[in-house]
Amino acid sequence: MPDVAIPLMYAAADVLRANDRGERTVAAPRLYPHQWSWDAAFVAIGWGTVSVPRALDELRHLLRGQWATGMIPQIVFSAEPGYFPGPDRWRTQGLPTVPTDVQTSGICQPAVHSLAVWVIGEQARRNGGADAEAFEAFLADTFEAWFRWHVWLDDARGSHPSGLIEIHHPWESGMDNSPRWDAACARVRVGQMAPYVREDTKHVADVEQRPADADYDRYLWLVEQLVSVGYEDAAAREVIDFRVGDVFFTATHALSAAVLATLGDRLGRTAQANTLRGMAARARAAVAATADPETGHARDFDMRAEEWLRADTIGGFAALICGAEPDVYAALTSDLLGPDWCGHPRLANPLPPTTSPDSPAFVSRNYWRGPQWPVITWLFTWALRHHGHAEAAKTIAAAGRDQLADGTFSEYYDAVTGAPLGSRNQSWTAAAALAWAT
Ligand code: 9YW
Repeated sequence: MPDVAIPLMYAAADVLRANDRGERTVAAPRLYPHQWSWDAAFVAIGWGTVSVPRALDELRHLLRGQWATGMIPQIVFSAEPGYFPGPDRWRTQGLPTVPTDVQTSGICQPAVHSLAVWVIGEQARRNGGADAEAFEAFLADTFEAWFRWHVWLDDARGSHPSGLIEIHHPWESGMDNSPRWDAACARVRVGQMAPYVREDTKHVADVEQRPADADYDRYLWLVEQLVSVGYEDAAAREVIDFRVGDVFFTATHALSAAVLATLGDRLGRTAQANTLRGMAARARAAVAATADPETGHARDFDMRAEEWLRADTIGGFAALICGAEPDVYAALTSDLLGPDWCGHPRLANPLPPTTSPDSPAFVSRNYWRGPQWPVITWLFTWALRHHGHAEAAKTIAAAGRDQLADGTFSEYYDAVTGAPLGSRNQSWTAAAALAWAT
C-alpha cells in the first residue's frame, strides 16, 4: 500500500464514522438519510477494512428489511426526514410479505451483497482471531438469507426466456436515469397520482446534475403501479409499464451467487451451493447472450416492447463483472481501457464514464448519463482482478485513487472537467477509497 494512500484512508474512515448511525450508515449525510441496499454492501466492504464487526452489523441491519419472499429492499428507512419518496408513498407496511418492525421501499437493487460477504470474509481471514471467528458465526447465521435473496431473484425475476433478471423500476438498476432506460421510460404512460415535492433537488447545487422532473413523474407512477398489485411479482409483470431485462443486475447476481456458492461449500451446504452455481452459470450465459454482434457489448432487453435496448453505457461491460470466455473478456477489457472509454481524450480522468462520451446521450455532469462513479469504478477493478486481469485492475484503481485525492468523497464526478458532483461525503465513495487501500 503506498504511503500517500494513508491520509486518504483516514479521511475516508472519518466519512464513514460521521455517517454512522449505530448499526447502519446513511448513504449520504443529507441527501440520503437511510440505508440503501447496494450502498450498504459497498459500505460494509469499506467498514471491513476498519472494523470487521461493524461491517457485519451493517449487513445484519440491512437484512432486517428482507421480505418474506427473499427480496432485499432498496431502502431500509430510518426516522430521519429529508428524503422523498418515504414510506407513506411506498405503502408497503401491512403487506403480508413485509417485515412488521422496519419500514422499507418496495423494490430492490443490484445483488452485490454476497460479494460484500466474500470480501469481508477475506479481510476477516487475513485479520484472524476474533474477526475470523465473528465472520464465521455471521456466515453461518446469514447464509440462508443471502441464499433466499438469490433464489427470489432467480424465481421471481429470472423467469423470462432471455434468462436476464428483470427489473420493474429504473431505481432497481441503481443507475436511475441512465440512457440504458430512455427508450423503455419513453413508453411509460404516467396516470393520475397524488402530487409530490422532490427533496433531492434541495440538496444539490445544480438540478442539471440530477434526473429531470419528467423522470421523477415516471418513477412515482411506477410506484403507483406496484402499489396497485401489492408488490406481487407475477401481477407486477402484467401491469407494470417498465419491464426490462437488466444485464448489469444479472451480472451482479451471477458474480454474487458464484462467490456465495464457494462460501456454501465451506459451510458444508453442498446442495445450496450447487443451486447457486447453477443460477450463476445461467445468469452468466444470459449476460453473454446479450452481446451486440457489432460491438460485443452487453445489451439490456425491453420485455414489454420485446426489443433490445441499445445505449453506449457502462452496462455494456457487464460481462466483466460476472466473467466470460477468455477471448471475450480480454477484448472487453482492452475496449474499456482503450480510446473510446477510459482513454477517451475528452475525459479528465482515465476512468470508466457511465455513458460513452461519443454517445448523443452523454452529459458529462448529469448523474448516470456520463459522470464517473467511484463505487462503480471500484466494482470493475475488483472484478477484473478476480477474473485474472490484475494489471488492468491496477491501472484503473490507480486512477480511481487519484480522483479521490480531492478529499470530497463525492457521489460522482464530471467526466470532462473532473469536478466533484452530487453529495459530498457519500458513504460508498469513502468505502471505495478504503477498499482500494487494502
Ligand atoms: C434514490 C443512494 C442511491 C443509490 C442509487 C443512486 C441514487 C437515488 O442514490 O438513487 O433516490 O434512490 O442512483 O444507485 O443507491 O446512494
